Amino acid sequence: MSQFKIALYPGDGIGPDVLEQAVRVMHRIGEIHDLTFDTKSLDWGHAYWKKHGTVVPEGFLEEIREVDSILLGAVGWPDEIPDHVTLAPLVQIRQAFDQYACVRPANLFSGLESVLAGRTSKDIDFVVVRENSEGEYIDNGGRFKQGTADEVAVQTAIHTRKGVERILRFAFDTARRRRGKLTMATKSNAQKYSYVMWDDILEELKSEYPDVEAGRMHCDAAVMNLVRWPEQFDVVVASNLFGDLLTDLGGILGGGLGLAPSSNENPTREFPSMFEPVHGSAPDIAGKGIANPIAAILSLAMMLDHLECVDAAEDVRKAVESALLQGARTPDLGGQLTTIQMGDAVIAALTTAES
Ligand code: GGG
Repeated sequence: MSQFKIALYPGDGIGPDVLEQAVRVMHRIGEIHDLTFDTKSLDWGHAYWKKHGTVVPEGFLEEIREVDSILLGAVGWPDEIPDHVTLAPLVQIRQAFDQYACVRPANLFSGLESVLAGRTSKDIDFVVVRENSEGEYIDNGGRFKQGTADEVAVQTAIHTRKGVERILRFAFDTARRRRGKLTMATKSNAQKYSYVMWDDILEELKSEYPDVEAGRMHCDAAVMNLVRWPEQFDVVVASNLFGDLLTDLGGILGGGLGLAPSSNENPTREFPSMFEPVHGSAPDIAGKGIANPIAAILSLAMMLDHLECVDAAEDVRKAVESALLQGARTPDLGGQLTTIQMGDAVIAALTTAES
């Protein structure tokens, strides 16, 4: 039996609703594959802020440093707390634990519809590898003469050679395991320092990966081409901000954000990695029991892969596929299942596959 320590960070809005279902699936797959998950639940976010005035406790990173993985729901309660305050711990976890590779697959399940008319699962199957530790998300800047007519805001992105090279290598390796095509989103026509360095490093690495067809595309063109020719993309690698933007697009092309999982990986395994749906906290449907838990359940599958429980991960993905093929649908997919019923459908599919 393998035993894992998992930190659960349900967060805000629909985060707790969807994470609850992912945790049910985690324990069920554990029974099937002889895996034990000891969980530690973190009450951080909006509720914590109401009691304590901050969204996380001081020294919060120490509470999760020793776990094997972190499963996160969603963060944000914008009516009461500015979004950058609720998002800050998530970004800090990514940076402090050097989770430099954010992997966000976008693939349309058979039987589901994309917003792109006539497109099927054959056309939409790509993965975005997002640089997750630096770039535009560094806490580096300030506001001067705040609230006056002379106000100035400065926010400087930082792109390091080490950071760019390692994410490009990660993306090349990902492409090698897939269809062997890599597209780097750049913007070197307008950003003549940072993205020209990205371009240079891509060129330098190409000769080490002769089996990968690698090229670059300005991010604006990539957005357009992902919509009109999604079938031409296999692995897309992008900076932190570009990756964030491209993966909401990936989510909607792949059938909706309710289905889009992601990982924040520390590939050296020195620190825990974190797994979360791409979607946010959707306060408008929080507590209504109608959020789609599939993105959280597929994030669990990514966690199982990272923990090297690959058969368990594959079983979870197959159970999701099977539940969807049998018509299980929450309202975002045009159906009527509740969040819990969708969790039930995946667990039923796991159980059927076992017997
Ligand atoms: N599922 C996590 C979540 O709530 N994400 C909201 C969000 O806007 N995240 C921004 C980011 O991933 O950088």
